[in-house]
Amino acid sequence: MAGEPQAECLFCKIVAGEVPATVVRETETTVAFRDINPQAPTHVLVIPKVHYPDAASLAAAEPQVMADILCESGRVAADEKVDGTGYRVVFNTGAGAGQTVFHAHLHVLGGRGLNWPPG
Ligand code: DGP
Repeated sequence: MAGEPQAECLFCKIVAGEVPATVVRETETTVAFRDINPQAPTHVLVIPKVHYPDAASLAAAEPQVMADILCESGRVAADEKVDGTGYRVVFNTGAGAGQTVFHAHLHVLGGRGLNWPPG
């Protein structure tokens, strides 16, 4: 059922504490942890505790949780001290856009210059 934990979902396992992660922030509805394959000095993923496969399905079903994720991304940037120099937030959506984990997650990238457009 939408929103329920999925047995085979890696990020549901991180939420449940069954897979270790370097958690930097946690709220009632979200978890933020360091990406295992960082693409910048700061690379943190902010995820909902509830399971939705991508940003659009999460936003449609649980708009307040989507708002929580966006607020948390700003707090991560402040904690990491990249808010002054600039940082990027990205939801890869769909395999063609590079999504590999189908539990919605917001990338927070900073600490280096970031090109536009992204590859
Ligand atoms: P995406 O390609 O947008 O679906 O991003 C998935 C990200 O998840 C990718 O940057 C690598 C990260 N990732 C994959 N497996 C793990 C893991 O086991 N732990 C952590 N911390 N990050 C992971």
